[in-house]
Amino acid sequence: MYDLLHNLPYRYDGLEPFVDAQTVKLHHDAHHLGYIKKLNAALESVQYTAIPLSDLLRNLREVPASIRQVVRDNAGGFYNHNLYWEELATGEQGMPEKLGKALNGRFGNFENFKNEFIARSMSWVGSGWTWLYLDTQKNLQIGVTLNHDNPLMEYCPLQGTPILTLDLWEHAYYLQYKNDKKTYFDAFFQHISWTYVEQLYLQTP
Ligand code: MN3
Repeated sequence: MYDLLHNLPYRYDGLEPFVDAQTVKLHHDAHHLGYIKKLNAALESVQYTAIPLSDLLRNLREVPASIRQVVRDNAGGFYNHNLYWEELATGEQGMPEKLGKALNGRFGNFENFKNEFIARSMSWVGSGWTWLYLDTQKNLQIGVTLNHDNPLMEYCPLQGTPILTLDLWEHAYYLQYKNDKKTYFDAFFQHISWTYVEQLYLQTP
C-alpha cells in the first residue's frame, strides 16, 4: 500500500502569502492524506498490489472495474497533490536557462505563457487542475482536466507528462481568497520552483 507519510518540503506557513498556513495544513493533512487513504482502502478491498503510482495512472484499465473509478479519482488526487507541493517554493525563484528557452520557444515569451495559463484556469468551471505538460510529441502544452484527471491517465483527454500543475479546487484557495480566483492564480506564479519544473522537463523521456 502507498505510504501515508508525504512530508511537505517546507513548513505549513512556508508558502505565505500565496497560501496561508491554515489552508496548507487542511489541504495537505486532510484532503491530500484522504485521497491516499481512500486509494489504499480501495486497493485493499480487492487485494490489488500497489505498483508505482505513475504506472497505476497509466494502466487504469488493468485495475478491477469495481474499484476503477475510485482509483481514478484518488490516485489522481494523490499524484496531483504530490506534484503541487513539490513544485512550490517559499519565495520567487529565477527561471533556469533550458526551461526558459523552451517556454520562450513555445509561447513567444514568459508573459504569454503565464497569461495563457491563467486565462485557461480562469475560464474553467468547477473542480480540476491546470497543467503545463509535454505531449506525446514532446511539445509543451497547457490544458485543464476535470476533477483529479491527469495527462498520464489513459482516459484523460490530455495525453503526456505533467511538469507543472495548479489546483483549481475551491479547497485550495477558498478560505483565503473566497471567489477571487484571479489573485490566487497570480500569486501562484510567485511561488513556483522553476528548477524543479525544469528537472521534470529534462527527465521526461
Ligand atoms: Mn487539492
